[in-house]
Amino acid sequence: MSVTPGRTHVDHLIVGAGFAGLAAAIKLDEAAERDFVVIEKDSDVGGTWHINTYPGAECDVPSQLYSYSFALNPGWSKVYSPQQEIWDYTRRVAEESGTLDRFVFDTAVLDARWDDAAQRWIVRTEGPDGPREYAARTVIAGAGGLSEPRLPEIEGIDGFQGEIFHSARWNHDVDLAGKRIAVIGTGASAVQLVPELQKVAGHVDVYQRTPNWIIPRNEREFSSIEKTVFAKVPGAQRALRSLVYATLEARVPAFARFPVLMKAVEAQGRKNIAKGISDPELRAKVTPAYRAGCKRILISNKWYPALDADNVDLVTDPIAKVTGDAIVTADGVERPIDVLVVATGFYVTEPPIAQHITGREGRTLADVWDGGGMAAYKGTTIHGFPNLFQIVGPNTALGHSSMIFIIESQVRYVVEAAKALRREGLAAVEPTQAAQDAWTAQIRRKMKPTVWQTGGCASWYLDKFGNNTTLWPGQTFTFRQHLSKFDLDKYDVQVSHQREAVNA
Ligand code: N01
Repeated sequence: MSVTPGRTHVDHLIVGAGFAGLAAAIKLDEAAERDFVVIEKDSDVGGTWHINTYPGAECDVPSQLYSYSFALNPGWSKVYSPQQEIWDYTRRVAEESGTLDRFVFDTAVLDARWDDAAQRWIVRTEGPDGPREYAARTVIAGAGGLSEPRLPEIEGIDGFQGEIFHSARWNHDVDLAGKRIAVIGTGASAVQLVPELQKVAGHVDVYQRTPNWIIPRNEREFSSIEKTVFAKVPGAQRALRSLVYATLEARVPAFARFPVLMKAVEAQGRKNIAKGISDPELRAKVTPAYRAGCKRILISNKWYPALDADNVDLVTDPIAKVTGDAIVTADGVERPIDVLVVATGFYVTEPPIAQHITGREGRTLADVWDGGGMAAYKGTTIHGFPNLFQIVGPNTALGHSSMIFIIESQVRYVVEAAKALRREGLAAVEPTQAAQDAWTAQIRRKMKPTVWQTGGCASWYLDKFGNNTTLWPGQTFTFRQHLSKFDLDKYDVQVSHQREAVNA
């Protein structure tokens, strides 16, 4: 292979320093695969938990499950951890891992292109010192499934003269006290931030397109005795973790096979509405008309009381346009505002990063997926894209449990793949088309009876073809089982061109 001057050669290039990238770095390091670099566009580790700093940001997966299995945290303050605590946790884990010397912050990956002659990924980045180029044997993409804010396409929104920002890019310089604020969206982010805005704003208009099922959040702080037990009694925290894990897994049949069981969740949701809202008209507006679970089930004790407050209006008329200082709804009503918060979610089924990854045949991942939707073998590897490993790839996300379990399962698989490459002396692996197609067909089959396909809603889980290409349609331990060993027999392999030449 010819070496281009100015290129940095590494074995593994990891994109993103969130839970996925950090786990990949730590586990590669442990496996003596130490020649890697982690490229992170932001200034620190933590990914979504570093970026999402909106008021009230907390995890809705129980704390005991929301940590790496190899780095339990006895110090969680509450049953559901706040954003800052999770970010602090990732920083601590990163520091203790001894891998931070290979992290490059404030640097964006511009594009990645497979060079078949060199059998390397050529990755261009842009950071504080300008552009840079890497040649990497593998690319491990851990950029996150919910990282690219989706801004709503609403007439006039670009001409809004007040402060406007996305929930995932909170502008802390804006003083919200006494202001007239509009929030577009009523998803997981809005449900957490609106109750905080209600406390300080003069008035809040919440624009709801579709209501969500929202059940109570069984929140409490861990006592100092509990924390001491977690820290000092061997196995105690792990036992609780297992119990939480099993409880969440027990919900899977209702999501995946028997959606009618979700009626129990709907009853909980209705009770939550009745408890939090006194006005029958408002109660009706927030009651969903689809099966619970079809969209992500949210948990909150604060959302309904916030909507019921005197300084909050829930607006359900569709937004017609945004003017310089107001939102106008289809019924012609104009509501003046100072601040506009767009809590409208993320690009999920058409991830922008896919436009910048070019595979073996010169096609981008976006081009390949455009024809039939996102697909990857075991949610991790993609035909036509040798040595590309996607963490939190297609059909790996969860509606019921912790993504960290999935991430760790995938990272194990990737490390096994890296070991196999070395052991077998291979230059590259990519799943066969047949293996990938069979995997995708199996996912589609399993997806058919799920609440996500049958529940009667539109959700960010579904792509433009109506397929759920985001969620894993089963128990998480099944996913782990599938990825427990690297199945080289399902892969097309490349030996190094140098070796080919020697053998010729
Ligand atoms: O985004 P969303 P999110 N005009 O896509 C509405 C994770 N998360 O940031 O439902 C008007 O859920 C849209 O309406 P509709 C979690 O996985 C986790 O809240 O499409 N409205 C919806 O109400 C979550 O699921 C945590 O009809 C428009 C909202 O905007 C995921 O991130 C916390 C619109 C978008 O909701 C995303 O959550 C936060 C338009 N043009 C997030 N476009 C925790 O762990 C969109 N909407 C706690």
